[in-house]
Amino acid sequence: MKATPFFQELGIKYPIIQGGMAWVADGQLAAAVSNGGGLGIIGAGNAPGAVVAEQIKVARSLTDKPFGVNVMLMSPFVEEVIEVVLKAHVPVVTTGAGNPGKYIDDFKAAGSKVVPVVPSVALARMMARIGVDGVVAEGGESGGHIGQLATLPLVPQVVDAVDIPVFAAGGIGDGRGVAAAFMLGAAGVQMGTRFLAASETNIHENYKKAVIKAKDIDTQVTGRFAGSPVRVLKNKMSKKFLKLEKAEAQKPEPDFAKLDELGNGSLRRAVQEGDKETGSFMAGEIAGMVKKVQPAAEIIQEVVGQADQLLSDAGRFV
Ligand code: TUI
Repeated sequence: MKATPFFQELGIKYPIIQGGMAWVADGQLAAAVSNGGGLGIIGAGNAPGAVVAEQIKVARSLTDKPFGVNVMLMSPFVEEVIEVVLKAHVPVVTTGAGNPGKYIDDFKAAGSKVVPVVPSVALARMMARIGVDGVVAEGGESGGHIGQLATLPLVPQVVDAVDIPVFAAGGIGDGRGVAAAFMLGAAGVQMGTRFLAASETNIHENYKKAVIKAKDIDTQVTGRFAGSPVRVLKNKMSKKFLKLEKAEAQKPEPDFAKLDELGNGSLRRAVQEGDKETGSFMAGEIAGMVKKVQPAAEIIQEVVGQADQLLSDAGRFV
């Protein structure tokens, strides 16, 4: 499998982006993915600027390959994170959980390629108009904060709407998913959940075990009523959250702020403490297919090899 032009320009071998998972995607994972021929991403999440700066240093100490930073736009530290990212002149900036419009000129002036993650055609169009270098079209099969659409209808509609590279995300965890994404017109993919189980991923072993143990139906979406849907592995915490959320939604004047108390810090508790009682183990629907811990480079080789085989076999059917 060859890199498509976006990746060729960057000197990246395979059209695979690693999701910028908050609290999970640190400099070590990003470097491992980039060393394996993909595009590693540091997830800034809700971290302060100094933490992001440190992780950029870590990644630079572990790889001479290009990597990126994902800026989570709902972060209370978004402005200082952006300052850090601009100063670091990272090759790629991805964004999530919001509209990055007002920052794009600055990212481009710093020499970064800008790739917003979008959940809809409207946002993809808006981004293309502003001059971004590509978009990740992310379906609701993904882990974490999600939009409304599923990947299969979202990706081709975004591909038809814009004339920049579109990378597919949500529900992609092996070569079949990658091959399918190419058939939808994507120029690459972003995978998060599969990399949760990479050897280089610094998360609590309870988290990796939960991903590996998960079956197809073991994720659920919290926060739909409250207006901020987040896909997580089912556990005590997610069930309690949903129960409270549903009860609140039935009131004439729902007060969803109550849910913040429960949700605040829950991803950190999952990642660092492996806390199954109060932790939010964000993961995508493809978790049911993730069966073992493997080095990131091996994951990439496996996925790319399978996609290559499928795409060359597909020629027989046309
Ligand atoms: O951003 C993500 N996934 C994330 S961010 C995250 S950290 C977090 N934790 C708790 C609550 C919220 C965030 C965990 N997972 N994916 C990219 C993505 N962006 N998915 C959907 C969107 C999105 C949604 C709405 C982008 C823009 C948007 O609307 C923007 C607007 O204002 O029009």
